[in-house]
Amino acid sequence: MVSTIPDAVRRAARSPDLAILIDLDGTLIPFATPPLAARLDVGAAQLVRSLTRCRRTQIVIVSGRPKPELDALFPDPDGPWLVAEHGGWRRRLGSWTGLDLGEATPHGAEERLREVCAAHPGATIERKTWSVALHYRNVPDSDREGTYVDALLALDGWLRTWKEYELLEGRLVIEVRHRSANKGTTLPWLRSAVPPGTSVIAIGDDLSDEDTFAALGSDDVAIAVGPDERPTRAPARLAGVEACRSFLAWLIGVRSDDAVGDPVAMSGLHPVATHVEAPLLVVSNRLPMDDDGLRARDRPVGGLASGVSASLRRRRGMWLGWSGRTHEGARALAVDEVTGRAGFDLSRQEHALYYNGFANRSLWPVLHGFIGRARFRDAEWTAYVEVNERFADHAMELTPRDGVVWAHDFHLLLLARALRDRGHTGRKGLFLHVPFPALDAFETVPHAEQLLAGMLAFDLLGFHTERHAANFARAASGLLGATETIRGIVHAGRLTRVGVFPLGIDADEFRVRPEDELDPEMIELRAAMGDLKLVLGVDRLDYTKGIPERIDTFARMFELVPEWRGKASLLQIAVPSRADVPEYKAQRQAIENAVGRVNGELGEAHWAPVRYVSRSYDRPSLAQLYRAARVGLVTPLRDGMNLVAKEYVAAQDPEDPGALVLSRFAGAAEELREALLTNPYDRGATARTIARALGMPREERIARHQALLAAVQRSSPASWCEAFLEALTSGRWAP
Ligand code: ADQ
Repeated sequence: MVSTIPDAVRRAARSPDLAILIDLDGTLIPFATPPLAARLDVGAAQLVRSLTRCRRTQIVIVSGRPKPELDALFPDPDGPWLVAEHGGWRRRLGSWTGLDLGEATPHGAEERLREVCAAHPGATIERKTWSVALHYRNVPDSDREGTYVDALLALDGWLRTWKEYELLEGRLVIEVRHRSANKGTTLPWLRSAVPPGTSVIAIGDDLSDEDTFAALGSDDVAIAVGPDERPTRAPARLAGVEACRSFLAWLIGVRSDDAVGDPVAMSGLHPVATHVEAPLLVVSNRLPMDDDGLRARDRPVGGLASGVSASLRRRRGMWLGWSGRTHEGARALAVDEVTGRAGFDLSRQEHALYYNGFANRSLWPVLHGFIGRARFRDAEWTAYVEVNERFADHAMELTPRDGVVWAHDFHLLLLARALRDRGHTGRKGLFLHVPFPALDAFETVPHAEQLLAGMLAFDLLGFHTERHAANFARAASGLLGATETIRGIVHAGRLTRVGVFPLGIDADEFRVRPEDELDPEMIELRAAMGDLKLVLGVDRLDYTKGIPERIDTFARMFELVPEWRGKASLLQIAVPSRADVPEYKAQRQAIENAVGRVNGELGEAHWAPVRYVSRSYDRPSLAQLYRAARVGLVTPLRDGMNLVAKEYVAAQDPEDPGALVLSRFAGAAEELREALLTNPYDRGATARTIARALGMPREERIARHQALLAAVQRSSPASWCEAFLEALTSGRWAP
């Protein structure tokens, strides 16, 4: 890629016919104060004149400015062709033609923006035919976010009604524009007026120039102008106005057959980095554990680490988290530059109060809607606040003030607030791996308002599903009076974006190839199962997973549909977790009781309805288990996503797949619509659904599996990471 960019630029520059599309402000000329300068400076004017004189070269100025201003800057009818109002008007040989948008005009939006303008000294309104813009470049720094947010609030209702208009956010300008008047419309107009085969070089610094770049052909070249922080679809970049002018000088040389040097040497033209280069710090309660040296059965579970680790490596980032150790002494941060991990120990007290206490016994149950299981202790809340502050202190040791921070999960809801208090100005995002419940459940937390305000100190909040995101928005408006807008949630004069990013799995890792050797345990399992159909449950041992309920429901199936007696068995694998929290000990007991009861009541000497294994499996073994199961039984009472459902689908034999029974209350149900969706609280209906899955004809299993697999393959941990980081690091340029 690196070496091909100058080549592509050289090729386009030397093509027989060339059109150069160039943005004005921020590209050909610097942003001026006041913004609307009436004359070109000498350097720019000379470059434009020389380009106009180059043979078989058409220069087109593509600007957001209105016609009269461009006319004033380029009065000569034989001068460059002009595009005004982001494509709304075009001037060729001195005469203007407009897009045919009828009577469309952003009435109403202008009045709203004028009110905002009056409240924020320095802001100005620019009214054009199909758009109206509020410039806040001259608003004092301290009031810029406030101006932006007020404009957003003022426009929100209007934009929901006037759907043919969109919001465009440029550098310190927010604009309401007709959707059809964008710079991309320049290309068809241009092509109709230049010789066939004309190459195009498009140069621009603004978000609106991305529309031009998107409309280019494969032989054309897009060049972004400006610092490297904003993602762009252009493959090449120039650092700023001066570099752009040097590049134009090089182009003039090429078109005049002068002996010219290299565009890279002359202008610093360089490839755009595929990824944003800002340093990234990932923060999670627990550092991902290395599997090395652990026996398979002791291995920690969770597939997130691999996807996030890959993204981190690419971005040369660090991962900060609790080391997993507790003790009483010094607790300095241990940084391992080689692995990119930085860990610290918790004191026993912190572990008991913050982790086992507020996180696992207050937040976890409430976030899953189990308010009856939640308990609240002041000391645990205090520890939660303090540990979030410790995370923030360590984060500040690891990342520059403007570095990007990505926090994970409900342990760190207060991290962004604490980082802001410490002067951190970079982007901060949080992904919540668990559900966000309805307002009625969330407001039972004694510190609900502080937690919500803490979450709104992030710039981006990510959820697995639309429903969790909507629940959060309702809680924020209900408890804090925050306002939901088309761009996110506004609270206390700040905007927090909210996005839905469903986590995926690496489907390939669960694909079983015919040549794969069977696990010895699998061989034994097959022998033991004989003709019995296998129904499989795989979970971390947690009351939200509904394991005892599932075992009872499975037993109920034999009452409701007795023909399956002696023909099917449930294998429940539950890997222990949070073993020092009393609710989890009780849950383990409840599972063991349910297994004993069902086998005692229904079992025969030759048939155990339920088998129960409490251990961890490595991925290949897990994949073989999934594949051997005729039914995947995934019936959590509530779950953020539930990756087991996706893993089960990925592991199936496409020619003879099993059927997936999936709880409607798992986030995965939003994507896996072709599963047999069920309400696990309705044991009778769920029991009948299991029987239906067991008896499902092969054709139906294949058809459902095809749709499910397509859904599973749509995302991976890596694509999920990139989507979140893209949303976190792109968007409006910080004022
Ligand atoms: P978990 O509640 O841990 O995570 P889940 O999505 O089911 O839930 O992931 C469990 C992972 O552990 C899966 O990859 C599974 O293969 C593995 N696993 C489970 N039992 C195992 C066993 N016995 N041996 C080996 N591996 C086993 C939280 C949220 C979820 C959310 C995830 C990711 O509660 O709702 O899907 O984070 O965001």
